[in-house]
Amino acid sequence: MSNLPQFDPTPLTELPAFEALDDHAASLEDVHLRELFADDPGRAARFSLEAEGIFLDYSKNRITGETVELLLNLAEESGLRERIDAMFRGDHINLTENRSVLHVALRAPKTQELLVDGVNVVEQVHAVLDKMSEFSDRVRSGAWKGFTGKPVRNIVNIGIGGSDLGPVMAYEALKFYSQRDLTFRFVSNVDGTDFAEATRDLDAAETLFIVASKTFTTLETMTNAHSARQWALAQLGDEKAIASHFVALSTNAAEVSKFGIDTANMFGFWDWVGGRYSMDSAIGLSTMIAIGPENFRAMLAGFHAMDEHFRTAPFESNLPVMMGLLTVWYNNFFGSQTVAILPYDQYLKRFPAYLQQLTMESNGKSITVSGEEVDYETGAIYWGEPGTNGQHSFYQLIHQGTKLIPCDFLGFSRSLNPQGDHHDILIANLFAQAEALAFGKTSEEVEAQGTAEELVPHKTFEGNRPSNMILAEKLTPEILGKLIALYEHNVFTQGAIWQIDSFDQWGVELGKVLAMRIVPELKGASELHHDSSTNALIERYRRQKA
Ligand code: G6Q
Repeated sequence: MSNLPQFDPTPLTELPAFEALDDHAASLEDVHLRELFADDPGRAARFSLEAEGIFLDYSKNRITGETVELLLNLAEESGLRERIDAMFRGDHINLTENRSVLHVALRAPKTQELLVDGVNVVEQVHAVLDKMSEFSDRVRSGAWKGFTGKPVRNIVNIGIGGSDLGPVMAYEALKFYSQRDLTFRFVSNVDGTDFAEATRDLDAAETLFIVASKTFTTLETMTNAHSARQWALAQLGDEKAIASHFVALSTNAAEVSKFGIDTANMFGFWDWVGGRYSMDSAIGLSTMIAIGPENFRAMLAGFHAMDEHFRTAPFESNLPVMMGLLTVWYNNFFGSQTVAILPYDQYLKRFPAYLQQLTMESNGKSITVSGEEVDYETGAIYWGEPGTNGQHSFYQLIHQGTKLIPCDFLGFSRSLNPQGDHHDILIANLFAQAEALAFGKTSEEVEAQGTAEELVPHKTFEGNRPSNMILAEKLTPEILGKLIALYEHNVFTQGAIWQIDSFDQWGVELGKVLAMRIVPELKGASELHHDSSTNALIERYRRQKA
């Protein structure tokens, strides 16, 4: 008998709301957004929500009041309320790893108490935050000196997956607030090119490596960290230099000290922080050095405000719940395979990549929490690029292709870099895209413009293509925290409905194990026992390498 926590909900497809949604979706198949808007002048107001400075207009979705009602029923019948309470209580909702899931504790105010197996983790969180703040201040002010007495000017974060994507995204997103005389680089790929290019113009005497790894055993990160060590030693020529040029972000003190980093220079976190939910833990040290402790804490306050909204707002006015339900709507009842993330803000250029991991590593599962194989679709494919660049690239398919691609548009009313008409042009494009997708252009409209008959079908836009519009006043650390938490809880909502464990990632294991078997085979001439394709590829590589 397994000692994993048990959870055995009624199968999704047997829930009355799921069945009702199935019928309801069929009745909406031929209903156009044009009609829905024409029939209800109050539609935009009716299907908009605002909370914590984030405005969501979801009126350009293929929904009616009945859809929302049924989706809310689905949330209730799926036990979403109970799942949310269980997470905030610190229950072991990561069932397959038998762990609490408490990234919400990383941004809880000092006065709050959150117990994990009887220990108040908020106290521990703030102790690490204080240590990070003190260290960040020393690096920023130049008080932290390298081995030769020079202040640190370059910060290189070495990590991968959850120990990289959040830090890179946050650094890019909040660059406006960063200390500009510091250089930040991020090395993740085990491809030696990544490390070589990140360090080629740096002086080791002024460089600090942050080795970010929860486990401190990840092959890519440890390979890069060892190369960094050699690179630094080659320039600084003394083992003692490591102490002033390397710090670690990890839960594994034993491995950190084995690597040669003084555990006094280690910033810890805990097993209840999943990698892709860790950018606001010690893993955010590079972010804090870049923007300063005060801005970092403002970001945490933003996260916390959205956590509280998610925990307490009724589902009908709950932003992450509504977004999660809409994704379920298209995914399970319209056959949509993907969600496009389209930020109209250059600073958010890495936001789609960050969300790819958050969403797909969380919800790319096909076994339910009861251990059954699902008989419905789960995790959508998330992808995207900042507007307006995407418009000149892949939007064609969203407008006129054969696939239904729900889009999340994001934008800000005020630019951080006002420049002539740029911002008005940017935002005009943002609004125009959502409008064009929803309403399209009929063949009559195309004809009325005197278009040659044979071109009419090509120039017609069917429309009826759904999108969410997410607006905030200005991109600040606080708003970034809110946006990330919005998606974290959106993902949570989806996972709860789909009855999967959004917090494990067994699917990344097999490839790692096979790679470890192949590494020595690439070096030697040993006999190969793979399939004929893999054998031939290894042999070809051996030949060409030689
Ligand atoms: C995220 C995953 C994964 C993880 C990396 C790095 O949820 O667990 O992306 O963050 O594999 O792991 P380490 O931080 O342990 O090096």
